Amino acid sequence: MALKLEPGARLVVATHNPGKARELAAILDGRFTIVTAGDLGLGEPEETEATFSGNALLKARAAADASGLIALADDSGLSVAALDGAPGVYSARWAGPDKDFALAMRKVEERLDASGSEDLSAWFTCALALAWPRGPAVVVEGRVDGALTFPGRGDKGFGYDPIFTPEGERLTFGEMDPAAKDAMSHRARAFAKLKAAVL
Ligand code: ITT
Repeated sequence: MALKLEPGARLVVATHNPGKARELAAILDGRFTIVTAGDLGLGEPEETEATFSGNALLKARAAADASGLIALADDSGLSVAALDGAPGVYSARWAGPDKDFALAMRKVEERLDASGSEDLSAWFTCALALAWPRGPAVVVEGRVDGALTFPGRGDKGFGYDPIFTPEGERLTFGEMDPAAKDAMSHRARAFAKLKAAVL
């Protein structure tokens, strides 16, 4: 049976990250009735998988089964070529318990300096998983390539946005208007795949 998500369906967006929730709401663009994991008081499961897709599935499954609603989860992060893909699935954890992304971005710069590499290549990955309560699930990934930029610039986005300039662009994600980021981001690319699969 093909999985279909009906327009207007009630969907729980299983994230506790306000930056992601904002971008996902913009991308979903009024197509669904959205409730957040916070609204429902859902807990945050431990992200025990080694891949973005694995963690996205784990979060979507937990939220769907706990709420009885179809759940959309996002697992994403920044990967640096010279650091063998770090921080990757540890992107949130590099910011520490206080979710201090100034600290996390400093750590990226320090590790890069320590590596001695001059390769600034980096990419963002976003895995989006959609899970039906006690039912099937689908997961897709989107990626955007670019270059690390130090010092970071802009305060429009969230997380590592100030230190990432997508390929072919002059502005960092932190400097771009939300709509410009949404037109090319890893999250938007993942959503385009999800749409092709279930809408
Ligand atoms: P949830 O699990 O509740 O969704 P989280 O912040 O813990 O929230 P992740 O485990 O997926 O989510 O961590 C991904 C981190 O990668 C996130 O905290 C951001 O700092 C960073 N990240 C992901 N997408 C990003 C984007 O579009 N711009 C900047 N940073 C991003």
